[in-house]
Amino acid sequence: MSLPFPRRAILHVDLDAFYSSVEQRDNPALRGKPVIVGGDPEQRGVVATASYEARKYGVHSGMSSAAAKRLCAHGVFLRPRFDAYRAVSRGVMDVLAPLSGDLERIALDEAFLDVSTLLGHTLDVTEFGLELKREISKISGLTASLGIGANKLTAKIASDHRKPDGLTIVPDGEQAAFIAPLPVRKLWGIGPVAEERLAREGISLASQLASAEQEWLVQRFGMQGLEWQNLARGIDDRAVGAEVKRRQVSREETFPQDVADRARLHAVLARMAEDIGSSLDGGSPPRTVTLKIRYGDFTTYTRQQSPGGVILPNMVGQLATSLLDDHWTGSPIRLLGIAVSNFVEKQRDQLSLFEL
Ligand code: DCP
Ligand code: CA
Ligand code: CA
Repeated sequence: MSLPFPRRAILHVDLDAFYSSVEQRDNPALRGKPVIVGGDPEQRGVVATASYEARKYGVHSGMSSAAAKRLCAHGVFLRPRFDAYRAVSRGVMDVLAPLSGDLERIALDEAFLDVSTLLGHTLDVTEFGLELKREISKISGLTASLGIGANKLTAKIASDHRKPDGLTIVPDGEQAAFIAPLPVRKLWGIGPVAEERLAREGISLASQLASAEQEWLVQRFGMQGLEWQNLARGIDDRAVGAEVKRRQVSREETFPQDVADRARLHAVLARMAEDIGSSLDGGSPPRTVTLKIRYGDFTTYTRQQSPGGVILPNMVGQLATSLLDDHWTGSPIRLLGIAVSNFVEKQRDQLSLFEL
């Protein structure tokens, strides 16, 4: 029998329904019930997360709390308790840290570890994974989903594969086959805008992207097309711990015909914001949102907003929409764009800003 990870082994840990699981842990009366943590349904609040019981009703992160209330009227709606979540996070990270010199904490409930040395000699990777899940549950009282693979992309997709309380191991060499049947949207790095562009060319599955002709991909999507193809083939060399310093993340769209319909502009902003939000997921958060408007006569304006704390992925759309509503003259728009910038640099800095 050969070692499952002869070269590199990456572990991705993701706690299940994080905020609501902490609430259910601390209040046994909430166990088995639909729990929705987020903003006030009466105050235009947004859902941060929902317990799996609430998800059955279609409630999910990022939707308005009012909509969640309509879907699940008997749900228990709670405001977040960031102190409690931070304490749980610290406990779990303390379990993970000794396992490897390379730990990359990408959210309160999520981390990558390079476990190459540890698993380089281990045949029974399953036993290792189960033992780690037991340790995490002992310290935190929560279930975690684990993914182990030959690179970060594979580990991340694997941890999501059998949620909640999952353990998915993708031996080295099997990453391409594991990824092939998935929709392209599951590839970490392909957001809704990229998904839509690919769909217009008839590509919806990773397998189609993996086997697409390279010349054609470059013609249609530029060099980005080749990067996407690498992901679809399960190729990913990103190192654990390597925080890429980003100056800004942006999306913009030029319309085939100028648009003066507010609802349509809002919809476009929502889609771009979701795309930006998903590409931010896990990285350090920005503090500034910029809206770009180019009118039919090519005059171009940018307007910024820095609300004073970190901007969570699900806030980008609301901020961009309010900028549009405040500054749009009503004239037909040729191009609309959103950028986020002013990223929080240090992890400590980031944590203190969670104290909203
Ligand atoms: N969160 C948030 N707003 C979002 C997404 C998440 O405030 N749009 C917060 C609440 C979540 C936590 O971050 O509990 C972790 O996010 P995940 O995406 O990992 O979701 P969960 O842990 O809630 O659920 P899952 O079991 O799918 O991992
Ligand atoms: Ca989670
Ligand atoms: Ca997470």
